[in-house]
Amino acid sequence: MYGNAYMTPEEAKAMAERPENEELLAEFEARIDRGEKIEPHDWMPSEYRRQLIRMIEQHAHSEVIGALPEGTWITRAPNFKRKLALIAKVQDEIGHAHLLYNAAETLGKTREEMINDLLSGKSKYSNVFNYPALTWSDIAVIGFLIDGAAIVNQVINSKGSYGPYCRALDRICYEESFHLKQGHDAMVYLATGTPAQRAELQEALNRWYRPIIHFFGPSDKASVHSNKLMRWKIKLASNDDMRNQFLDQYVPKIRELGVDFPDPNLKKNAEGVWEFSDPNWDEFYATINGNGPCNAERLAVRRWVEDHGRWVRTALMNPQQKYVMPLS
Ligand code: BYC
Repeated sequence: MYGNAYMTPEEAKAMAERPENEELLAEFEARIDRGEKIEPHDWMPSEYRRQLIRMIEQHAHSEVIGALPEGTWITRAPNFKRKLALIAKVQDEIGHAHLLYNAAETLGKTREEMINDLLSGKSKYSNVFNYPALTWSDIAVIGFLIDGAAIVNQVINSKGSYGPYCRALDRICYEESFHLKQGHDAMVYLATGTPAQRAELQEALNRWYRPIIHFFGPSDKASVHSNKLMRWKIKLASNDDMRNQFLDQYVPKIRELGVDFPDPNLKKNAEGVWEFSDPNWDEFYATINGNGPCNAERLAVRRWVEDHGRWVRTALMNPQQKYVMPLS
């Protein structure tokens, strides 16, 4: 019945917009249980649509804002090869945002509405991008560990139920795996460098530890959306599971380099679960609600870019007219 090639577009639209009832919901959930993908013109509960828009939109904004801390180091990269790799990475992140905005648009929210919600502070984006990248070592840590954390999350969720989001995640993961190599290479270089380089790397790890723990979201007990998202296979693992998978993969890798996260309680227990000190969830909530160290700066930069890039977008949409770049 779904995606029937003989349906007219009007019939398909009417099918997709049928009012919610128990029978439709049961049919929808049975499709998810069978591992089928839901596509934009399929019927879906309004809450499934709302949750997907929320999550994909936040993810897209994270890519846009996430380009900023690394972007500030393009002009200060330590050599030409590092600079080229960083330019390419930052460009990739913006490409990821495009893929994700496209996926979210299939659910009915326009890109303009999403950008407006980002700039007004209504929409969230990942906590980690509200911290400054103070040294080149921060760029190594972002490339290896933030991208590493994102890959854990994205590989898991790429097996989810909404077709456009999963396909976007698949493409993003290919590129992220290069970012990871770029970050790892920079980490290895610093970790095997001079005492000053090793100390700088350790300081960067000290600063990023708590934000990285926060990256996977509040603990399962405090998570608001996980149950619903997991029932509908938007999320395929809980916040704590993903955090645990990340620690399992990456703690040994950084310890191998002779550096470590600054937490004496970080250890794997007999059940294979990583334990850690209280990561200060108040800091997490303050940051995701607009009061982290760089929230105001990040949004101010995006608003500046939006204003100063408007003439380019207008020119692209009206190729017949002549446009002159404003001088101020
Ligand atoms: N940051 O019920 P919960 C990248 C919010 S970019 C901010 O557990 P959920 C990269 C959550 O939204 C990749 N907010 O939520 C780019 C909710 O608030 P609302 C970024 C967070 O959705 C450039 C509330 O807390 N990855 O890698 O079940 C350069 C309660 O949480 C965060 C993604 O965006 C957070 N960390 O699970 C380099 C992944 N965590 O909306 C690298 C996509 C929670 O009710 N997102 N909140 O106001 C997800 O997978 C899920 O949304 C989360 C949270 C696992 C993050």
